[in-house]
Amino acid sequence: MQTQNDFFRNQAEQFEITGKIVSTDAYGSGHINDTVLVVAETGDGQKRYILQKVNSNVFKKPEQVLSNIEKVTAFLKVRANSEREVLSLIPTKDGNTHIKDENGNLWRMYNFIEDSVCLDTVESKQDFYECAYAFGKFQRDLRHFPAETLYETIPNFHNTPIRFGAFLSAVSADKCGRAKNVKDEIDFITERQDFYSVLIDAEAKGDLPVRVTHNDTKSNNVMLDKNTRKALCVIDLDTIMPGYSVTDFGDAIRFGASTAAEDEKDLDKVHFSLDLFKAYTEGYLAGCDGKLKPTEIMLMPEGSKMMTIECGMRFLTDYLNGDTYFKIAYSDHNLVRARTQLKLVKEMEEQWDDMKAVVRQYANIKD
Ligand code: ADP
Ligand code: GN1
Ligand code: MG
Repeated sequence: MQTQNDFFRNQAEQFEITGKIVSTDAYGSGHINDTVLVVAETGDGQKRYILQKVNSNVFKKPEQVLSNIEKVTAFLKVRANSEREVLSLIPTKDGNTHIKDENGNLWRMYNFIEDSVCLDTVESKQDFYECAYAFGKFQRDLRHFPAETLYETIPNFHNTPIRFGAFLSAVSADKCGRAKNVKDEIDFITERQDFYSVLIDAEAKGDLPVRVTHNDTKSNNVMLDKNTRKALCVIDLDTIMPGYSVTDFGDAIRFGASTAAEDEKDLDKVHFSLDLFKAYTEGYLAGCDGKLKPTEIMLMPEGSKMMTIECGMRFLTDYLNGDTYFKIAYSDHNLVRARTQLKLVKEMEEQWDDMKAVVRQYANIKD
């Protein structure tokens, strides 16, 4: 019988790798893709690759995901100093960016970023600064990339009013009879509905430009050098699309400026850290190197709260719909995740003036 690892090997063998494959094992802790570490023996040491199945439940047009990645990585490669600074697609033996397996799923392969770490939980302010620097630099390097040439691979991905609409539909459908367990959370999200269009309104006013954005700026999507802990490379490029710099900023804050994991069950451990917010603001703006507008910088607190409450409503929507989107490890996992996000939103609101003061200082705006 074919094992899972044999199946992975069959996919891996279709790519242009150096050497003979010696292992193919499941790898990483992402919520979306299936990731496989491929190790090959070259005769001159081992070489490693990352093989991934693109999640076709999440990405309805996976070819468009590959097209975006191909364009962006080619653009970044010209600006990189070494192969550890950018993901490169390993071509298939017949010169394509991907293969399709017998079930119609699409697979692609990347160079492995050697001697690096990525952090599921930020361990220090300095590490968080480095993650911020990496995403800021990513923004800076891509500022002349024509955003309109990218596919919107998940339509309205960070359109919070539309996410709120999907949430309300899940509440009224209540497919799994779970709405009764989460009345307080439903109220919390509903009470804040006037906030959800703030960024879209700012774009309409000309305060918030549309840029090329990463859209999944968790700390575990940045590789840091294992020894120096300096930022090396931004990974997980599937959601690159046109978007706002402040949602990239805010998604990183919601994940990294928390004192606990995204799925911490004990809410007493979950706090929003203003210190980490400061460190990320500093690192992100240093990486962007003066390329953001002052009005845009001033919206970073709104971006942070928006991404946190949006993620909370996405987790809760999935919980209500019966856990069909995010991978879960146990039955209430999405509810636990939603609760941490709502707790962070509450604490951001309590520290709102301080968050505004931090960005005002960096945007060089006087009272
Ligand atoms: P997901 O969308 O599921 O989060 P990722 O692309 O982030 O998938 O990959 C999952 C994990 O695999 C990452 O958090 C990282 O640990 C590891 N990883 C992914 N790409 C690479 C790479 N090119 N080099 C080294 N490790 C990688
Ligand atoms: C997913 O793929 P991963 O685990 O980096 C999700 C993000 C969420 C995140 C929550 C394509 O990211 O939008 O913020 O989980 N990615 C997609 O942890 O939906
Ligand atoms: Mg990831």
